[in-house]
Amino acid sequence: MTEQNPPSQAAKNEKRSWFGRKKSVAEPEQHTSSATTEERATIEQGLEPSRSGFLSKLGQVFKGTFDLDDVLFDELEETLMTCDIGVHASLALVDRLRDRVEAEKIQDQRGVLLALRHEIAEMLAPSQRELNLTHSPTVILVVGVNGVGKTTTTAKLANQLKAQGNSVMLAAADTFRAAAVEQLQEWGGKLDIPVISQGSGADAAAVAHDALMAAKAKNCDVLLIDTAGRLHTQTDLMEQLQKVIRVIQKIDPDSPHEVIQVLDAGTGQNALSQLEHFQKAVNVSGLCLTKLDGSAKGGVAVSLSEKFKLPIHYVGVGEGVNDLRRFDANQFAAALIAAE
Ligand SMILES: Nc1nc2c(ncn2[C@@H]2O[C@H](COP(=O)(O)OP(=O)(O)O)[C@@H](O)[C@H]2O)c(=O)[nH]1
Ligand SMILES: [Mg+2]
Repeated sequence: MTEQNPPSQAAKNEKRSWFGRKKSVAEPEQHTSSATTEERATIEQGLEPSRSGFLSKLGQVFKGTFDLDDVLFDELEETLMTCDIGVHASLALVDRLRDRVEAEKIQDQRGVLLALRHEIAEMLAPSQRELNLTHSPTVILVVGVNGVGKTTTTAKLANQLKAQGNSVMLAAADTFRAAAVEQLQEWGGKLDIPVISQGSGADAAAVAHDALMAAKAKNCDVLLIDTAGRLHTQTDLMEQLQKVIRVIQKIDPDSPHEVIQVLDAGTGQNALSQLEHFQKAVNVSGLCLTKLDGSAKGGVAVSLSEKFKLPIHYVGVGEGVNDLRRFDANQFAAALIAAE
């Protein structure tokens, strides 16, 4: 029961002109369900809006005469801040960049961009970590605020894990809205994955309890628990999440084995405060960053990684069930900074 790690190949396969758009992109084979025929977006495609944003802003920094002086580094710093990398991470990045430029005697724009790419990849590296699926069943609790893509990501992930040979079960613990249960059931039907539910208005903890009992009885490898969106100000809902955890811990004290917070990249720096709030209530173990395709704020991954050092297990690059990519630090940095 292991995840297959696709080689970080896409970055090598892409061809881009200097400050131009990519010409072609190829991504390594991924295991996907034969139940779906939808197109699969690559990280490069997903990060296109962010890359274009960087490109035009960096183009501004580099226009005119090219002097590797303090002015240029200051401008770079400001640019990174406006690209959702955040103040702290931008300062750290440019500090490292200066050192690298000096140590490697870099003198041209392309060299600076490649060095920046390298430093971003190093900053993202602590966030590259696979899900730990060694428990049986491995219980994955999916949390986050409303509309970030929890249910969709749960379905996408269930589909990938199933395609990799795991038996998977879903729990519809978003009992807040009737449509939420139906949404997960629909995915379950489409992907041929069992969904445990009790309808809307039911106790979320009771659904999670039943689901874990069922997953154990059926010797499932992975149980994914979808939950209702909530804000940190909704104390009752935050307590409900803690109750879900308490109840499943009565069955398996080590569960949930992963608590994945889903964050919408489009919210930019707001994603950091969302994570901070959830961390106070539950022990978030990893992240999924969704909707990269719909925003130019992909730089927020660097900010999140630098501040929290939590794994970013997956990124969402589209609405389709196959549009979930494993997070790869090098690939992400290469897709963010066009430098060829
Ligand atoms: N473009 C895009 N849309 C996404 C992605 N992930 C989720 N969505 C969409 O975001 C909307 C909300 O998703 P949903 O899973 O219901 O959010 P939840 O409230 O957190 O469960 C839906 O329309 C999804 O199709 C993504 O990676 N890219
Ligand atoms: Mg939902």
